[in-house]
Amino acid sequence: MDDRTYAADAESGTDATVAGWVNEIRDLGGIAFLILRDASGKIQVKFEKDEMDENLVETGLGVHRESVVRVTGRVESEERAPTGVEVVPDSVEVVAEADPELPLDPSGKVDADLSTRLDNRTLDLRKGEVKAVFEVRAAVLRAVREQFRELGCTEINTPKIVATGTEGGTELFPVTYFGREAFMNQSPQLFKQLMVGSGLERVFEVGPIFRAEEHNTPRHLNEATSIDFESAFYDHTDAMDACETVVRAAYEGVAEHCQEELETLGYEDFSVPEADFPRLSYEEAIERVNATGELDEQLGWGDDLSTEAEHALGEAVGRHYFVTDWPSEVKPFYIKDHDDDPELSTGFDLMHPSLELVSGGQREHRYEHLIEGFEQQGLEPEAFEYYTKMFRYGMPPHAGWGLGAERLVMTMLDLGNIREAVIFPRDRQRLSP
Ligand code: AMO
Repeated sequence: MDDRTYAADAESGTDATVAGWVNEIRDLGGIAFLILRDASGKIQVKFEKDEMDENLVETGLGVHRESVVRVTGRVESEERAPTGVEVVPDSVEVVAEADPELPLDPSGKVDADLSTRLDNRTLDLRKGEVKAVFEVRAAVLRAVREQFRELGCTEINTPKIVATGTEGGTELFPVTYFGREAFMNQSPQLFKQLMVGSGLERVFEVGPIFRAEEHNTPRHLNEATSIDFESAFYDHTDAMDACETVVRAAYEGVAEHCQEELETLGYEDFSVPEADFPRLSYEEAIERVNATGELDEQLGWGDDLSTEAEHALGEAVGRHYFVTDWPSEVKPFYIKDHDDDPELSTGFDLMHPSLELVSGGQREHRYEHLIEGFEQQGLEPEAFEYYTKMFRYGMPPHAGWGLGAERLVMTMLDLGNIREAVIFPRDRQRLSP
């Protein structure tokens, strides 16, 4: 059906049909160029006005920018053309006309603010540097999936409409489910855990999570993509090993498949983070933060790491690092405590120097302890019976983690706002497109 040649594949000395968007028309008088853009790149179409059919010249040069055209002609080599070739057209068909006024300029010559860009994402993604972000994102997901397979995982999909929350009760989006109260899921946490007790044992999921965060920040979304991992017979240190492997694989995948995109984005020194991410205990972490002297108030045991604290620590460490052995009280009920110190949990976070990427830990797999944990956190175990019940039928020790896909891409490409890493972000104000 599609007999066209991509701009990047057009070879001199052939007849070809190219199709795409009118990036620009350059009229130099006797000679004019239509620069056609498609997913592969750009190609120049040459109009020598005096030597060509008048209608052809009129159609080709009269078309508005960003219209879709189909051009058939002879591909000839031309040193001065951006790709070394140009098309001398026999026919130009305007397939879909664009309005003369555009809400944003895909050539990037006129800047648009983020809000205008997000309102007009289709046009925004016609820009090379924006498209490149999403090519990188796709490469990240591909590499991550491949790495999970290497690790012996099975990919699963779990429900997004659920009866209960898991990550603290305040950040839930309620929905009506045939007259019953239901919620958009905050995390596949409980479902992935249930699968380590199934015949699958080691699983991963890439899917949406929903958080009713009240405030707009450059690092929070109300719908994010979570990359989740869970494995039977793993402890928290095994889970951290797997986490490091997957994060590094994402960088490796981008380095392997996205050289062109990295160039477009201006990354000359893109590098894969070195192995053996440092593992700092929570206690060491707060000591190091306090030692930086960057905070107005010293951190004490049990304090969460504030954004300022994360920045101070990130600067001090200077690379990806884990924070381990968090106080039990700040971690959720499903995280297991250390056997020799119930005040300390096996929970960990993976930090990029600028922000948190991952939470994880070994899970509480002993039925009685799990029920106790629910009660301590003020949750009713009855509401979670579908989950707790399975812990009575042979649930192996297990561990896992959740990695925010957008934060991974954001930190990898040094994007200033997490929304840059989502095609159609959901935030406090934005519900469409
Ligand atoms: P947590 O709530 O820390 O842990 O989420 C894990 C990771 O998901 C990403 N993330 C977000 N990204 C953007 N916007 C948000 N609102 C948002 N919320 C979370 C972050 C975060 O580090 N069940 C546990 C994981 C586990 O233990 O396996 C959980 O959901 O990158």
